[in-house]
Amino acid sequence: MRGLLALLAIAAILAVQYAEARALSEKRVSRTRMIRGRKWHGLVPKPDRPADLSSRVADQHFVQQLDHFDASNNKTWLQRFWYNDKWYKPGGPQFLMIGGESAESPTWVERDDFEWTSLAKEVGAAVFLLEHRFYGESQPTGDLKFESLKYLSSEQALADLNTFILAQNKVLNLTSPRWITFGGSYSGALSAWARQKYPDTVYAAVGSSGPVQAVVDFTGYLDVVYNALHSYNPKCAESAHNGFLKVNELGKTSDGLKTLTSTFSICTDLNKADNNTLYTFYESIIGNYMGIVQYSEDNVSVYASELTIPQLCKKQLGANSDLGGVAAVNEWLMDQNWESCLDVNYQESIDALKNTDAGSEWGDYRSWIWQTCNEFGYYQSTDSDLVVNKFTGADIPIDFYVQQCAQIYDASYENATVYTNVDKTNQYYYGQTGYNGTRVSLPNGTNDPWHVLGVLKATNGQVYPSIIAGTSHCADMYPAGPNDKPGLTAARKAIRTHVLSWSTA
Ligand SMILES: *[C@@H]1O[C@H](CO)[C@@H](O)[C@H](O)[C@H]1NC(C)=O
Ligand SMILES: *[C@@H]1O[C@H](CO)[C@@H](O)[C@H](O)[C@H]1NC(C)=O
Ligand SMILES: *[C@@H]1O[C@H](CO)[C@@H](O)[C@H](O)[C@H]1NC(C)=O
Ligand SMILES: *[C@@H]1O[C@H](CO)[C@@H](O)[C@H](O)[C@H]1NC(C)=O
Ligand SMILES: *[C@@H]1O[C@H](CO)[C@@H](O)[C@H](O)[C@H]1NC(C)=O
Ligand SMILES: *[C@@H]1O[C@H](CO)[C@@H](O)[C@H](O)[C@H]1NC(C)=O
Ligand SMILES: CC(=O)N[C@H]1CO[C@H](CO)[C@@H](O)[C@@H]1O
Repeated sequence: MRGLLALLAIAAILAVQYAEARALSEKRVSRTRMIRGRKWHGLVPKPDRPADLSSRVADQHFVQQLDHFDASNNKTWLQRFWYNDKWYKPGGPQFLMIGGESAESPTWVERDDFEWTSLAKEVGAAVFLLEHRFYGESQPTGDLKFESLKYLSSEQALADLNTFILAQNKVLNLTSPRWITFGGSYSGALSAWARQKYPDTVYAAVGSSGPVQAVVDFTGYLDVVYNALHSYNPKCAESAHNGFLKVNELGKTSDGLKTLTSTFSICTDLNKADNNTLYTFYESIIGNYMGIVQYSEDNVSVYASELTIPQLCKKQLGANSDLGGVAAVNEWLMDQNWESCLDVNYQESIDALKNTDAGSEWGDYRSWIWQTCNEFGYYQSTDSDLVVNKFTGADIPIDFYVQQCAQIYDASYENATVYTNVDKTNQYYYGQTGYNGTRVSLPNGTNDPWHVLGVLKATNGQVYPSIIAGTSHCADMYPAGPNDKPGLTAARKAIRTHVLSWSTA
């Protein structure tokens, strides 16, 4: 009897812990969807940290300038970075991973089997990881207020990088330093731009899946999602298409909305929803497909074998109807994210994004969307013909995204402001066809929706793009494995050849 009571007590404790874990996780990941192509973990999934990895590389802080472009502003802040000299051999190069739009993970400088750390080991490089301003713990003003966010830009981030490197040269007494930058996704673009803007500081660069072209209406994104599904299995793409057509049809009537509410386990009745909430619903269920395709089979966490295109198509085609397939995919991802219902309330997500507390749950989203409003756009609308006719139908207009800049940050944002900002970015960096850095390796995966905005053709004799057939976002950054696609193996080889030549020249 006592034994049974003890067991019951343990079961009760476990149940409470389970509920707590679930509540915590619900709090952290309140929606399955992508926000402007970004997942809650940031564009680049955090690397797995094996339990047997030895001591953690400690956080360090660098006194960084707040504004690099105003000489009268001498305010400073502490930028977080990590440094590992475990593989360093005197005279070896300096490898620097540029942080992107999320808190960074020191695992990047700890494990020796990533593409870049295995190279560091081979050439005796010191490795650094520098967190991006306004993400993670690198908070220049301690808040995300409108007037503070004017210091958040890729230009300032690149100047941070330049300042950091010049200071390290002094601290480490490097007489002939040779800095090679690395990065993936947004930080892949930063890596390419670092070499372009600061060629005297940065010797060479690898930029994986870097969208160096800014665009407001990023219609090419969903084209790639469709093409990736279609090239895996045309039936899968067709079934998703038919499912979405059915969703659109149901969206037109009150009975239909009732059906959608229950079919997709939506928290509140869609019949009471405003148009923006309906768009948010579409964004959520299309986001299910975006999130899988963008990371499918990257050798990291759940993407290596669980959240993959083959598994997605199994769900899509395993249901008893096309609509059922779209719902099964939704159910599957809700389970993954511990969601009890799908929250598509538009105003609530805007309110969450208005929170100016740097430590808030959606703080990194607020920073990232700020950068989309001010520099990059990158909005994944359903405006392309391919997507309208073969995939989701015309569900999400570009204006839905652009209007949010005013709603989240400040009423001074007009529709035209965002378009002007994006034009300025392309003038400043010259875009994907005007890119003029040299000694840069720029891998891109054909299944990665972001590759559309990458440097796809060499713009000069020392720009080395590599095509990786059938891989997703930043696949080359993660450890190699026996199942690597031939194109990935070839790209790894190309990157290696370039980095070796730059490291030892
Ligand atoms: C920063 O600038 C202010 C005003 O320009 C000046 O009074 C102050 O001494 C400066 N501080 C430092 C540390 O240079
Ligand atoms: C750099 O040189 C200075 C002065 O010579 C010395 O104090 C310092 O320890 C050196 N630092 C390193 C990392 O070697
Ligand atoms: C909502 O969308 C429908 C269909 O697209 C449109 O007819 C209606 O005018 C929109 N309502 C508002 C308030 O914008
Ligand atoms: C915003 O500007 C774009 C590009 O000029 C235009 O296509 C779109 O219709 C505008 N939207 C609104 C709401 O004014
Ligand atoms: C790229 O082109 C710009 C504008 O023509 C020029 O100022 C800059 O020096 C060039 N950069 C490199 C690395 O060639
Ligand atoms: C993923 O990386 C590990 C090394 O961490 C490797 O052993 C494994 O084979 C890789 N898996 C795949 C599917 O590539
Ligand atoms: C130069 C190069 O290989 N670029 C490739 C990048 O990926 C796209 C995939 O669509 C290819 O078309 C490019 O040729």
